[in-house]
Formats: sequence, structure tokens, C-alpha cells
Amino acid sequence: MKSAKLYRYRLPMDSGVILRDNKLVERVGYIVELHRDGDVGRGEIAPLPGFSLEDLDQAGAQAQEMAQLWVRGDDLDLESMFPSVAFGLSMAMLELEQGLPLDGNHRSAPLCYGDADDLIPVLSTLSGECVAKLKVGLYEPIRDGMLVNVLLEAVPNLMLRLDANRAWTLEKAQKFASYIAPSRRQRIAFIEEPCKHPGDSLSFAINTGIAIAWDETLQEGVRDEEFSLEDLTGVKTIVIKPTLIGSILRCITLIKRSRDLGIQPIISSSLESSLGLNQLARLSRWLLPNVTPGLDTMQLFKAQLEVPWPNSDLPLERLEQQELVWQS
Ligand code: OSB
Ligand code: MG
Repeated sequence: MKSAKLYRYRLPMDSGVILRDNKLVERVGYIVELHRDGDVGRGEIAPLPGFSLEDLDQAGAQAQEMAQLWVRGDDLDLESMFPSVAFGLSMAMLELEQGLPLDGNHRSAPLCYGDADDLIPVLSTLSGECVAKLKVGLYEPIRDGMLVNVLLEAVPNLMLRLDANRAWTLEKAQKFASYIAPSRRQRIAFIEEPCKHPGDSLSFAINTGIAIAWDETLQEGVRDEEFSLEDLTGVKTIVIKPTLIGSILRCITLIKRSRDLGIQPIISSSLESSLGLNQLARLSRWLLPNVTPGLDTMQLFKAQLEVPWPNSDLPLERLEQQELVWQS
């Protein structure tokens, strides 16, 4: 016996600078729930405005159509669906099969926004591998460069992940780098997308010796039918945001191929609710047991959904209290 439900959730949030010009004060998305013989699997389908090409209504309509086919017993062609729908449905099916281990890696790189006074106390609480992520490119490259240099100097076991979200020209990016002592540059694990043009980011990496990572370039690239990861070499890391990539199988394939190419994959959030975020933590622990994921986005929300995120004080909203838009 199969049945399915589709909920639309609404959670208050403040996306802050993460989304730059596109601030969100509310996150709206779907949770699909698949039931079979007393077992249940859930998945989150939450296109991210400004990043996903599909919008919420398109994703909701497709999710409902596909969940209906699933209830009927049809095979689903996940690869032809919108990425957010393919991700959520494949996650729900995997959970139903008990294919996703329960333990998650919740030790994300803490995400910070550029105030050293805020950062140093946070960093000193981290034991063992000390990894933090800092958004750069919001202020002058000189300020960012000096800040990064000071942090690396003050916290000797710190590895920094930086994210510029394509904010800079090659000149500005190199200006940023010029303030960071060459001996400390190896402790920048990577900087995501320093330049507006990916080719300039590659030049930046070669010229400065600072490793770079693809985020936007990867999420955009996979939309192309002809996409090949071989075209994205020259980086140390790729940032995989499953909501923007698609099915779990697609994520697994990307992870395998990137490893073959000597590129480190990292699983990262697209501002999913605590329900989806917990599943990403489990996915990361399962597929990339020794890699710190980029999932420190719970702090941007004002409430959690159904599944608590460890150590979060935010109120927990129940799925049953959300709008049930369809069931079969
Ligand atoms: O800029 O990488 C981004 C989340 C949603 C949309 C864009 C971004 C992000 C994150 C997630 O930064 C956290 C992370 O990658 O560590
Ligand atoms: Mg990024």
C-alpha cells in the first residue's frame, strides 16, 4: 500500500548577506512524504529564489504529479525533473528504503560575515580541525585581505574557507591576495569563485597560489546537457548544493567523478529547513565521511521544521501544522 502527502511549509528567516541583493524574510518550500506499508520517507523540495531556475509553483506542481505517479507504482525519471524536485523525491525514496544512514555530520564550517571581533571567540571554541567559512567581497578587497591575514595570524591552527560569490575583477581579487602573507596562503583551504568570470578565477589561483573552488560555476554548468566535469578542472574543491544539482544519484556521480579528477567535493546547503539540512548532514557523513560540509545555515532561520538541528535553540514547528496541499 502506497500513499503520499505534499506539505508547503513557511518559516521566518533572515537570509542576511548570504543572498546579497535577494534577501529572504521567509523560506517557503515543500516537504514530500512517501508512505509504504507503514514506512515513511521524506524529502525537501525548496527551490532557492535567485539560484534555482524553477520557481516554487513549478516545483510544487511537478512534485505533486510525480508523487502521484509514484503512488500508482510507475517508475520515475528523476533525471528529467527540476533539480529541487529530483533531489527531494530521491531523498524521500532513499529514506523509505532505509538507504540513508541515520548519523549525520553536523560539524559544519561555521559561517561568518567579516567581523574579526565576532570570529575569534567562535573559532577558539572549536577543537581539533579548525575550519571556518568567511564571506568576502562585500567590502573593499583591502579590508577583506587584511582581515583574513589577521585571522590566520591570530589562530595558527585555523583553515579558512572563503566565498567571494564572483564579487571581484581579477585586479581586485589580486589586490585582496596581496594583503595575505604568502606563508599563510596555504591555510586558505579555498576561496569560492573570487572573480566575476571563471577564467579570471583560474588566473587568480595560478598567480597567487591560493586554491579556488567552484560553486556557481558548478551549479550552472550541470544544467547544460553537454556538461562535463573535465571542463571544470584547475580547482581544488567543488561545492555541491544538491537542491540545485538534482537527484542523489546525480550527486553521487559528481562526487565520484570529481575524486577521479583529484577535486575535493563538499556538500553544502541551499538554505533548506532543518528537515532538509539534517538529511544533507546525513548524506555528507555517508558519502564524504572525512569532509566538513558547508551546512551552517540554520542560524539564518527563526524556526526549525520537524527535525531539530543539534544545539539549535530555535522553536520547532511541526510538519502537521504546515499546509497540506495534496495527498493521495
Ligand atoms: O554563497 O555559497 C553561497 C547558501 C545558499 C546560496 C548561496 C550560498 C550559500 C552558502 C551555504 O554559503 C553555506 C556554505 O556553502 O557553507
Ligand atoms: Mg558559495
